[in-house]
Amino acid sequence: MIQQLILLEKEAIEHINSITTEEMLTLFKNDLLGKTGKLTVILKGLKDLNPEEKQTVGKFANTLRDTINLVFEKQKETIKQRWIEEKLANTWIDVTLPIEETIPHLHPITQVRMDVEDTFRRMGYEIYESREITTEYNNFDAVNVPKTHPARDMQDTFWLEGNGNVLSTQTSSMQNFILKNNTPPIRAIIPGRVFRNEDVDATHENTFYQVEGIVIDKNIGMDHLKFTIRTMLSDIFWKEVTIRMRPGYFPFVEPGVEIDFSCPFCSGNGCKICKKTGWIEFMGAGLIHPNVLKEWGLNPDEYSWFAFGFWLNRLVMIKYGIPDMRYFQNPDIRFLKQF
Ligand code: FA5
Repeated sequence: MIQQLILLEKEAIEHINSITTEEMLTLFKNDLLGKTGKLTVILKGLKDLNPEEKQTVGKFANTLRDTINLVFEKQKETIKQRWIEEKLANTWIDVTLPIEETIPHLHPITQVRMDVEDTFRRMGYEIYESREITTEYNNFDAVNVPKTHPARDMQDTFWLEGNGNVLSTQTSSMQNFILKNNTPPIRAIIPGRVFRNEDVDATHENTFYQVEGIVIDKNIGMDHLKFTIRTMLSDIFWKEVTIRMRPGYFPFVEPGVEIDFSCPFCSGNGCKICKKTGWIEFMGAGLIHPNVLKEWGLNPDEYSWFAFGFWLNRLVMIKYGIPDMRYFQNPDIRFLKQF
């Protein structure tokens, strides 16, 4: 049996050294050392030998298997090295060729955010940047959402470890900051990224953009709110839209409203985008709640105010007919190239 093994070793090593691809090497390794490989079959015959022979031949066969494995590894390395050398010798780049020109542009959310900011700036608003990390107090308590309030469950929150801070679930968390650092009259919008611990689908994201608006002045009412939103939307869609309000619940406004606008694509006649209703549901708003005002130390007899908050991603989706919110966080160049 030892003679048989010596012959096998000689033939195998010669063959391994002549192989030029990794695929062929793997095939041959299986032929030799696999479950039904030549060496394996010979070794199965060990059981018929007497104990003394079994020990000698067994020892020889194990050394032989180690040697063959080493030769396999060495040849694999040689093949790899040859491949690299060949690539280096035959691949070249002509650095003088013209580069395909790509015109850089802003993300669609940024484009629409800038349009929104322009409109509000023209109406005399200041622009603030929202904070992505905020205190539990600013995100909830300061806007009339105490610990036990069921509204806290409406916005699944990412809590930061150790300090009780949160990732802002709404740009309304900036209301307190604006009020603490300014005296009325105040007209401000706060665009920003917000986060909610939610399952993601075509209309829900864990990360999205909102725009908060807050106005505090003398003799301010719902009519100002309506005019403001109508002006902004007409600017964004380059078409006069009308606004309608329905009762809505948000803890920090009283009365609270949901605002819809007439579909700019079919002028309210009904189409696919407005689901044949002629109206597009859009945002929450209202007159700031007395509890929030008390928190800020403002006198309701002297001042009046409104606040609104909308979902910027949705505005971009309506404007460009984007069917799925998940595209915004996807760096797929085929999507981004279209804007
Ligand atoms: C708010 O966040 C209020 N702060 C808005 C507001 C401001 C009302 C000022 C009144 C005055 P709401 O939780 O409904 O409200 O969220 C606002 C918008 O974000 C809604 O249109 C809602 O559809 C959208 N939204 C909520 N959760 C998600 C999510 N996971 N993915 C995408 N959009 C979401």
